[in-house]
Amino acid sequence: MSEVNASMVAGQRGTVEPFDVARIREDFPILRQTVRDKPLVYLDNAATTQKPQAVIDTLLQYYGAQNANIHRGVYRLSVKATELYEEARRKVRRFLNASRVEEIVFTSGTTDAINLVAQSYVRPRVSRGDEILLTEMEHHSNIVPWQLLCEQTGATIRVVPINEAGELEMNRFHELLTDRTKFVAISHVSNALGTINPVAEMVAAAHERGVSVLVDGAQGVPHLPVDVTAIDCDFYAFSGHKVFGPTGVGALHAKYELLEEMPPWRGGGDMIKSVSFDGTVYNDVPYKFEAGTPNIAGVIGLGAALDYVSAIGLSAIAEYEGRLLDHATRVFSSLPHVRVIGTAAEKASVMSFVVDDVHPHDVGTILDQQGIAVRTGHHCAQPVMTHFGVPATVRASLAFYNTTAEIDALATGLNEVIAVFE
Ligand code: 7TS
Repeated sequence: MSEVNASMVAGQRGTVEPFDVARIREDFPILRQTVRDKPLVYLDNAATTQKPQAVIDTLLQYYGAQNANIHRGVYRLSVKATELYEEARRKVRRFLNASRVEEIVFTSGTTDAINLVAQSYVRPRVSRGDEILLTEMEHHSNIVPWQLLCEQTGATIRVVPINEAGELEMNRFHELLTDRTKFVAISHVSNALGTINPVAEMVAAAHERGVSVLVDGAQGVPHLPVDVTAIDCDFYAFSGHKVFGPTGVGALHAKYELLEEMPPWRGGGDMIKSVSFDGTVYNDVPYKFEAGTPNIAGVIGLGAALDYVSAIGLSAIAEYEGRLLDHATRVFSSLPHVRVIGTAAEKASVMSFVVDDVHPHDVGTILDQQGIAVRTGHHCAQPVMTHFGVPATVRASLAFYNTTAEIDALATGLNEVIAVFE
């Protein structure tokens, strides 16, 4: 840990300051626990991240002192809850550098946001013969909504392949982008491989053909500074729980003029101005997409999570995690019988791997004996598994509260796995 404490990283304003991981870990109460008398080593951050005390306190404060339904009360508590909810929308706008606060729609998460775009924006615009362009590394949440759309409309899915490093074959992307392409949906960062995709370049190419693009940012926002204005994507989706916020909440950023054109997807309260049996007048953007009582506490907690990571700084986080990844890559290269899956040049802090002749679930179970939490399985990215000819991998996905010491503990655990099966 001392190596990490001593490491110097670029701070938010280009200053150089220490990244004090020991100090940061104190903010995460769950990390203090032991598992089987060993300190918990939590390496499943791509599945969900742990929550800093600031987020937990915000939720306690909300339910303990601020809870009321929003957008409908004249009484003080409801007005206050509404203010907090709308303040969180402004925080998301700032976090993504979106141009207008109305461009932020709260959803239940990335999956929900992608389904909203598929059903409300894309469905009315496609028919038989049209194509939706995805990539081979997408999470199931960015595949199945498009398959449902294709069943409904007769459109078809085309897939940009990946190479052996787990990078997109960009020449194929450009070839597959044709007059038939009506929409492009791509992940910013792969959850199974860690690959960071050149999303701005892909958006520019799609826009040259007048094609809109959704970026699945579920694994982007926890690791990289995200600027939707610079990427120029039409839609950007992310989940609160993967960026140190609560579960069951997320956001969709969409360009304002597209939201204006889109019909509501779900009907109910809050998304209307007036209702009669002769017809209903929908609310303004973004409220017309937020039917029913939303996850108010979750949204406010998400705002607190974005404040927390912004105070550390996404550039500092990316720099520190880059060091962790370099350390992990070095350590893994010295482990016999271990094959890393996903070796992209541009990569976030995800180590997916297989151990020769040992099922990933067995690896995970033995590591659990050491208090080490890793994910084993297909990571909801089965096409990636098919590409690499494996049914599953073990995945250690790192966050900024992880340490080089924890990576070393993982390596020790893996040496035990290898010893047991040799
Ligand atoms: N897209 C990507 C790239 C993801 O990694 C995930 C979740 C989703 C979409 C869906 O997010 P949700 O919050 O709507 O569920 N990824 C993972 C994972 O890697 N392990 O568990 C969930």
